Amino acid sequence: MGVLNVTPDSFSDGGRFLDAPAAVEHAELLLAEGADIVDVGGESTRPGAEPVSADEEIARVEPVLAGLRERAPGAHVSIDTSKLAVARAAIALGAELVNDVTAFRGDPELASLVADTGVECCLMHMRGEPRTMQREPRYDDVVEDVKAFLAERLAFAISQGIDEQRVLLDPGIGFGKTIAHNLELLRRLDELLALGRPIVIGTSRKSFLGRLGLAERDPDARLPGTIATNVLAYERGASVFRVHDVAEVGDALAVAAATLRGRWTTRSPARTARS
Ligand code: HH2
Repeated sequence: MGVLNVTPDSFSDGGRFLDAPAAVEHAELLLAEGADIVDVGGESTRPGAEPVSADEEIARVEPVLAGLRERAPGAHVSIDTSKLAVARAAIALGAELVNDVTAFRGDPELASLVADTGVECCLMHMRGEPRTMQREPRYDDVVEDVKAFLAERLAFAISQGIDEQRVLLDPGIGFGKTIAHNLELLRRLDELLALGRPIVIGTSRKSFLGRLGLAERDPDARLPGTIATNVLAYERGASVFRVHDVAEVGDALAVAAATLRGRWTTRSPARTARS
């Protein structure tokens, strides 16, 4: 899943794709690099971010979704939103997945829209809300707490008429969690497989990665940590990887799949820079 933030303030790519043609071009690049899904978002959820109105969010994402439909008609597009009106506008323009970081707590009616339109949804764990979520997060047992939350949200989605097979679940790395919480969730990610749904993981360029290596790095340079965490998550059973650097993470996952599952395809040596 390639990330496309159409926002002025996203933590790693804020302001880069506010211009719709530039955003569409970047989406085409993500697809060419091997993304199966492009996740389009019009509101930043970084810690401390201020909410934006539905109208503003729609104004940001609509031209991008329209452009994508024209330039990449077969692309599988996801809308990263918690708002009913934004999701409705996006689905009308072809979005087939609603990625809701509030897991239908922001707008419970969003669940009915997902049920009625038959699109997929990704339900994510977040403690509190973006403005305040990093204020002393505490859990009894972070994995058990996140698992119980996701089980409850999955049951809610089903109770609203959503087909269980159309639900993806995400532990919400970085959303109301300390470094230790993020690492424990990654280490014990396989425990979430008992929920019976595909697990989405989003570590891409997140700040905790910049605080674990030898040097503090800017978000664009957190690729080594992004690759390491996605490979670890793959090994523990995650199946959707939400990333900014699709080509690099895709290559790392291909090597991991070849090693762990014995599945690979080879490219001709002439096309590789180094053999
Ligand atoms: N992380 C972000 C946004 N949406 N959705 C899911 N399912 N999982 C995640 O981990 C996740 C997400 C935050 O990252 P980003 O979109 O790069 O930044 P921002 O929220 O500042 O736009």
